[in-house]
Amino acid sequence: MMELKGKRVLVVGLGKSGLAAALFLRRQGAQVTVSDVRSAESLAKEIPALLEEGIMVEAGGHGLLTFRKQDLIVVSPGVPLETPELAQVRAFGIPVIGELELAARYLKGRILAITGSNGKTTTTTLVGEMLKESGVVAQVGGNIGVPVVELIDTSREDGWSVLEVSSFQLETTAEFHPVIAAILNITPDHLDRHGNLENYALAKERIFAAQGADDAVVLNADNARTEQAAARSRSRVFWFSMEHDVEQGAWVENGWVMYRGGCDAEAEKIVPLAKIPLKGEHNVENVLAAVSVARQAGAAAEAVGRAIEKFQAVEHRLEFVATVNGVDYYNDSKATNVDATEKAVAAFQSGVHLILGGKDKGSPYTVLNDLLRERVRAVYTIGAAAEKIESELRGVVTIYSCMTLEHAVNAAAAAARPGEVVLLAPACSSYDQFENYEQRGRNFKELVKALLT
Ligand code: UMA
Repeated sequence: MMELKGKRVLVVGLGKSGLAAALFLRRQGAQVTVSDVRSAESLAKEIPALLEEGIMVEAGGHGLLTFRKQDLIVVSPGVPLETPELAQVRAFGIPVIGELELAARYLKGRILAITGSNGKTTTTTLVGEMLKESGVVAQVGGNIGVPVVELIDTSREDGWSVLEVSSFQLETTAEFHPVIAAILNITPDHLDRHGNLENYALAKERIFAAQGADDAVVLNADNARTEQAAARSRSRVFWFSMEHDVEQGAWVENGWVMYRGGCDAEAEKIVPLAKIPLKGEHNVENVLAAVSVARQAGAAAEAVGRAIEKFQAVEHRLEFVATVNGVDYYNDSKATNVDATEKAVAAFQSGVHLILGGKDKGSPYTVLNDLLRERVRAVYTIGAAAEKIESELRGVVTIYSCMTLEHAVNAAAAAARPGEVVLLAPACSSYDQFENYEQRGRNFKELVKALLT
């Protein structure tokens, strides 16, 4: 823990994490300032409450002078470290940490952290359910939407904080030390921020940077990039695999999810694949990872199996919305990268009407070609990335240029035949037309519900 009383601390970014961090720091007695590029008008909701707490606010841009006079800077995950003011103060030696790092220094009990390009939220939620089903004290937060700072007060010495962590959050860690860490997969995402896949993978690997020989890391034996990570970790490696048996970890065998806690341990039958209530092979991977993590954190095998059987899809993750005129509608608004879209489409055999587009993240869409030819009847493009998607996928599949989600849903509804599927799995982030992927997903669900009337 660090002494914050009387320290001048700047919080950069006034979103969910910045707001929570600022209030926490103030309660610790720090002199807190918040800086955000948004205008004072657009922060009108937050500013009065902050001022009332004695927190100063800099709106409408970041001022170098404000940054330079701080003892510590706490940065929100969405703020790139290359932001000029941050780059300058780092050069001056002012410590810059993220909200995750700040919070982790104050959390009681042990930390369990899960990262990956896709599947983080489902796996994190599932691990939380498994621990609770087994009577193990646990609370869930992080990138899932609950700033880690908000878990501090309720954390317990005898409990776990189960954290979904993103590459953005991991970029600004220093001592962050999960006793159990998992990297589910590494596929291209956020290349607009990290520059290239290598940097992105290295950011993810920071999840085990502070681990030692007594800690554990859970890695995907079927994903080349995470396999490479094993060589760089100092902790005990647990694997999960859809394709083969593993020495310690989880795998699939004869239609069952299996787990073994060590080379000499007996293999345990956890749950039959048929009883996993989630769609898609990628969700079996998430289950395997969650089993490995939860068993090591002390959940009993039977409770783990029960939690899987009871688990429902998390909102916006291949979430079934409704059947309208014999057509099934699925909301996978959280598919904000190409890999997630690939997995979503692969969950259906054929007849998919796929809504693609939003804010482009720099990865090619052409990796979807084979799946598009095999399973997709038409693509409906929306948002800023539409032109790029159309030029990359031209000739592969029928494309309708729809601009907005509303047009896309209506066009897909008109074209889809009974037995087919309309899938929102846009492969892009939502920030060009929506506030976030949740709003995009909710909008999709409303448009689908409107078709029912
Ligand atoms: N801002 C600046 N300067 C900048 C950039 C942004 O002032 O240079 C300001 C913006 O004007 C805005 C604020 O920063 O007011 C936004 O901060 P933020 O983007 O960090 O958003 P939060 O609301 O704090 O949400 C963050 C995570 N967002 C991102 O990583 C982009 C949320 O993950 C997370 O749930 C939340 O903290 C709680 O931990 C979202 C996400 O999209 C869901 N994550 C990515 C993903 O899952 O792929 C990584």
